[in-house]
Amino acid sequence: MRGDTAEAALWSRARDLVRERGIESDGDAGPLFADPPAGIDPEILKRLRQIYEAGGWVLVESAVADLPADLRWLFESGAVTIEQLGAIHRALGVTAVADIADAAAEQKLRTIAGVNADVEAAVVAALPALRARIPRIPLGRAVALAETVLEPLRAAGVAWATPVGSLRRGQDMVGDIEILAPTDQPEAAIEAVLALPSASHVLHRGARRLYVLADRVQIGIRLAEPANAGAELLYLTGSRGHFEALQAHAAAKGWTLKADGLHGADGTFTPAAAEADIYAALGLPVIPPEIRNGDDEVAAASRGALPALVARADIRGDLHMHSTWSDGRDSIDQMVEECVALGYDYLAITDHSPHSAAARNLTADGVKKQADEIARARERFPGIAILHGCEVDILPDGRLDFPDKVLEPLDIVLASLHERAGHSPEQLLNRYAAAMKHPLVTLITHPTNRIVPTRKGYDLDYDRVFALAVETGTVLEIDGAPSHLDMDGGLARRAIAAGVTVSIDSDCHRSEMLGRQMELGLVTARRGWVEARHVLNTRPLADVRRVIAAKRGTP
Ligand code: DGT
Repeated sequence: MRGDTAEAALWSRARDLVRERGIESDGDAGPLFADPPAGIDPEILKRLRQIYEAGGWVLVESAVADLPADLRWLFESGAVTIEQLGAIHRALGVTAVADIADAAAEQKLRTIAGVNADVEAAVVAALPALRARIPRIPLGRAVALAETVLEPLRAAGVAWATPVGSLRRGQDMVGDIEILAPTDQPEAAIEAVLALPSASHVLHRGARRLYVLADRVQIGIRLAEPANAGAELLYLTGSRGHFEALQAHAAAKGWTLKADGLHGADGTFTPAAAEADIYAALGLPVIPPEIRNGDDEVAAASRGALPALVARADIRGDLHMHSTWSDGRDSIDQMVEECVALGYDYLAITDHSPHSAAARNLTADGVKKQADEIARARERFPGIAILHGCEVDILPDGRLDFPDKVLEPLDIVLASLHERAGHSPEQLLNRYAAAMKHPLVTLITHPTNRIVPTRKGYDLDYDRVFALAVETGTVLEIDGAPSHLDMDGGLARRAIAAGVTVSIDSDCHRSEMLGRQMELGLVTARRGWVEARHVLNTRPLADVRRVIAAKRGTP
């Protein structure tokens, strides 16, 4: 297959040959092409010719590096020559995989001069691997980067502006950042983005499209025609599996659903200003983007069985955050003040215990002093309930990292496996079991203990973890810290199906991130089909206290 590492190796060998001849600086590969080394692989010679025809590798490289990333990698895959890529781009205005896939599906590439059905087939074959060599972007960073562009777009008067693709679906790692914003005044929107100091470099500018580098990451902006922006949003949000399931559903109803929207059997086309128009025409409710993963969501929607996903308005408090008493950056007061601004009824300050790997930890003595500080904060902030808690480590032998007499006076205890201690999955499970059976432990934080994107979660038998949680009345967390997002959607869905109560927390270490990390936790929970009724911190404080007391056996 083209577009794989073997292909990269051919290119790299061709480049090496250019460099070995010392002709890199003037970029002229002509002599090398005219007088190739004896016995050269014809595939390498083919690439040398491309280098030569495009006027030298240096030119090719800088031209290619300046393209929107998907075009660049399409060229690098070897599926098209630079001339063919240019012709495709000029004829169709494509800038990303989604456009190229649509154009190929409509057999539009083969109609372009210099491109034929074979090239079209090569492009289609290259698409799935196109992003394989591009580092994916963690959701937290992608959300932050997108926000920098969404705000000026909205201020420039677009009808609405939203990320599309895996970012809108809340996937934990996203391939690219693209934003859709319908407007009748694309120029004004483009100027607003270009005025950003972070928009350092323009990769592509068309009448209704802009690709810029911001903080070294590509952001694509599509300024759609408002009349059909809903259709565009639906296609670009994907996922591919979801769109294909909708296409099958549409076909059964006599429609043809394409990237540009709904086509009737009689050839009529119905533009859609909003996604809801298309779902409605298909007899479906709008399916939330977070569950458009091509699983069973279209089937569920067609039998009226979509979940009422938990939303920000359901959240009454945040049960996991850190202060300067451990590795948080801000004081208790600063954290509380922000929670008040977020409209919460309650929060828990849950700093780390002595054996945590955090930069700073609570001591037993510190817990007492912290209690005094929390008492003072309660006086200063009477409108919000401040729970004094702790995120206590589960030690290698399954005991907790504070004696019971330190934990007993606390309002809530969260337990966490921060340190694997070289243990097997079975041993880790035993540690969880011991902690969950402890009456003082209300909640297990970030259960898989993964680090996005560098560390996979523990390979545990999670069905047993869920059974233990149900049996012991222990809550499992969906942690919204961008490096955790743990449990992820798939696991959260299994947890609630097993009857587990979850909490959605920020695990925040900086007051200004409290809101965003709660949002990331919510998106992750929604990906798991979680409803408000499954979530502890959608409940009034009295109910939360009842859950804690029930576990402690002190109702
Ligand atoms: P990513 O960016 O790699 O995390 O994944 P997505 O889902 O954001 O995919 P992307 O950016 O390549 O394209 C955005 C959406 O466009 C995708 O979710 C569905 C649609 N799309 C892209 N390629 C295809 C395709 O080959 N067929 C179909 N039906 N839809 C596609």
